[in-house]
Amino acid sequence: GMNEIVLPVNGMTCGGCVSSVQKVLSALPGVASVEVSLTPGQARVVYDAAKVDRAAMAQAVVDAGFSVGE
Ligand code: 9UX
Repeated sequence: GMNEIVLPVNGMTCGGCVSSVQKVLSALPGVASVEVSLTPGQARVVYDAAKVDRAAMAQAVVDAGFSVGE
């Protein structure tokens, strides 16, 4: 089924960072929709829990050069 999560994303400082996070999360199989906010830094993701999990999302954000809080 579909789940929703809000990930605290640290290190975004401009709209380009927001676009980067939006892009890498949207590219993950199982991610249905993404809304990224700069202030506060967070990403709201609707996803299929059978296909992707928080750890995979966090790794994608880290690979893009940012970090994810708890
Ligand atoms: Mo803005 Mo972010 O010039 O990775 S794109 S700081």
